[in-house]
Amino acid sequence: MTVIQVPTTPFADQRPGTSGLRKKVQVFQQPHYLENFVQSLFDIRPDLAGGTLVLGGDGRYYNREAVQIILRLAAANGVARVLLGAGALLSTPAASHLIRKYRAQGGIVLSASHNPGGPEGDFGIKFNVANGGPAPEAVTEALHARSREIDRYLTLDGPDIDIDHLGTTNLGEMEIQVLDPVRDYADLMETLFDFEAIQQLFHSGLFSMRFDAMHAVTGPYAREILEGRLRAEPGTVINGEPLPDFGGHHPDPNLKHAADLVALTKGPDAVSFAAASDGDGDRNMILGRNCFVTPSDSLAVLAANAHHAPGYAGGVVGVARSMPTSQAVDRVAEQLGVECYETPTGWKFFGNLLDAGRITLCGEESFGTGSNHVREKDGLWAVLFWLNLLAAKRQPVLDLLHDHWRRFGRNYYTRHDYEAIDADAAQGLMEHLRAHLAELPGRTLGGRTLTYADDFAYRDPVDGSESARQGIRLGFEDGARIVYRLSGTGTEGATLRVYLEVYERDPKRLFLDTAEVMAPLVDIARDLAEIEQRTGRAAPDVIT
Ligand code: VG1
Ligand code: CO
Repeated sequence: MTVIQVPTTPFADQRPGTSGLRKKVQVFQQPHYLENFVQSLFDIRPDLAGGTLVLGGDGRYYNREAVQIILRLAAANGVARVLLGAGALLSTPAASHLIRKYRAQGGIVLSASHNPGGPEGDFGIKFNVANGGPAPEAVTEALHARSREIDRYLTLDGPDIDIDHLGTTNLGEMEIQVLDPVRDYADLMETLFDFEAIQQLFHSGLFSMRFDAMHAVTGPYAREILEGRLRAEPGTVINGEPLPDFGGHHPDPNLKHAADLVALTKGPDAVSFAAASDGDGDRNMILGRNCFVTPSDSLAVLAANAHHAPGYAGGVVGVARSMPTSQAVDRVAEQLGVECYETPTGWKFFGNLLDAGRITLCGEESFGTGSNHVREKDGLWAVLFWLNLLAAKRQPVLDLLHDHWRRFGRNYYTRHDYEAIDADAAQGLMEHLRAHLAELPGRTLGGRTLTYADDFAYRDPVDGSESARQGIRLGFEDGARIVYRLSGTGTEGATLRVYLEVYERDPKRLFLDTAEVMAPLVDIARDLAEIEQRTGRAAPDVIT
């Protein structure tokens, strides 16, 4: 097999966003598009030559074709060994684990996460570095810069590789090990959680569960771990077959896109516990009977109860949350006497804190929770953590949550998304807010006094790197907050996210309806940003 050098010209739009490069499938299908990006990666990471690369994806449309293209480029660029998930499948957290376990130089995960798939849907590619985590900004910026000047890529001629059968094959000089995508990950979970106690819970006759894999990558993982190793009743996992178009749905575990699952937690036949994960397996939604646990609360509950899980028996050394995530975990950290870090949105900002041993748990309001066991957020891990807690406490989810609020107070929380709005209007809205930041502190809006207003900037405490303009934060005297930022994962126009939080510690006000509590703040947020006037939208597309 000979190495071929193919002349190419740069694409101007290959800047990775919050989590990798995400575009419509048709964009990725353009000749040279994927090749240019992957070659740019090999050009800026010379350590991949002679090294090990982990490779897999979430099973969406174009995943298998893309894997063949990447294998050829990897071989032509001198990669020594590729660890490939069979069927081209690997969940994001499983890929992170494999990179760490087999000391790979990095990994490529093909996914657009919770974005819809299929020929008309989205595709994406993410690069993770040797610690198993998403490439930090310095790397994604270098990758982008390289993609703007690339003029050739290297590939091989030769037939497609069998990516479905376990075993070792060769492509040119490169060795390809096709691995069971589930086994190493499932083994890791067994070291963290009390599988025996969870088995007993499943067999107590008092507990029932559904896990919705949303026809995405976690189906095989959930079947093996829940129905296999934990012996939950067959049928516990629903929508467990990964499909290239996710069955035509959004593989996004939230109240809107997992509405069928939510329905199973209500009524006389309600299950005790339900959970879902997203396209690439890094997000999670936690539900109990008549109860939705906000991701921000979930992080706080796990932090407060971590010692119940064997892998965290020593407690937590520190915690971190992304800036828009509610401050519920801050209260827990305060009581535990450990540090709580506030980082910009995106998992890449947790990596240094985890590597430096400053934090054990971290999370985002966007249905992401994780720990130092890998360097990605991890959907099934969060579900198993909850199962471990429920097994230890033998309490309904709702009671556990109520106890938590009684102890720490409650951070009512909601997020409003305005999707696919005009990009210029979105920029204008943010600029308008920025222009008024200085005059906001001290003003009283709807009976609440603003104490600070800023555009969030982060200085990484480990390596000192700076990230500016990470979202507008408005903080009120009583702990309430409004946050505005533009999404970095959308593929159409712009998406405005408005995050709202109200803190209550009055025991009589802990169990109110979230929408009612948030309503006055929602009005303030809309007026202040002139949302309707600037975007033409009277209401958000998604409320979570
Ligand atoms: C969104 C979420 C963010 C998350 C990111 C990737 O980003 O808000 O918290 O880290 O998706 O998650 P944005 O820029 O659209 O707000 V995933 O599951 O897509 O890897
Ligand atoms: Co995801």
